[in-house]
Amino acid sequence: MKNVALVVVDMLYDFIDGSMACQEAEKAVDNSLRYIEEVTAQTDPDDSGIRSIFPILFVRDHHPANHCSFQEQGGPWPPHCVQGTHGADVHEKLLPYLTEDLCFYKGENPALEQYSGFEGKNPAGQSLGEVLELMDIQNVLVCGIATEYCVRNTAEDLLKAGFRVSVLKDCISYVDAKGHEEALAAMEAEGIRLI
Ligand code: VGL
Ligand code: ZN
Repeated sequence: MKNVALVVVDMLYDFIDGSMACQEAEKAVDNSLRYIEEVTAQTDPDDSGIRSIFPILFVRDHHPANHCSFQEQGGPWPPHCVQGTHGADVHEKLLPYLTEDLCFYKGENPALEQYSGFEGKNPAGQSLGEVLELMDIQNVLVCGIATEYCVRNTAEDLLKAGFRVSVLKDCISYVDAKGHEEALAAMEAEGIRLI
């Protein structure tokens, strides 16, 4: 596969088994891992550190303790993905594929909700969209949590920016089953492929 990247959205402990544990989250992690391993195993004969033939970028919700989306500040969510806590960490099964310069942090401004990872920033201050363009990526695969929020918003922003976007439908996890189905239907109608 050429000019492809995988974007892993918010596969973080608080969304998997923590304060905002989502439905089918462990399954989504395992299926994502299987997808990565299968694609990698088929096409990459040499082991050169990062074991994937295509770049894998990680979006990470990364809130200060007083973030506006938390219930104690009047927001809809329990505290989650607070900077420096275990809940903000990427699932350990995915760590062999993680590089810090391809981690894009979002939700750091206490006054702003930020579901989309598109404007997330890596430690060098580059945005996800910017880095995908620099890498000459045209096709973006998306997996992660949660379908209705960060997966959907990230996929839609990527589509608007001109990327061809495919959501890995067995590799996503959700807050609510009905919301998940509705979000998938809406994304498909907009031109995001479900594979
Ligand atoms: C998310 C709610 C709040 C998500 C993040 O990753 O979908 N949802 N923060
Ligand atoms: Zn959040």
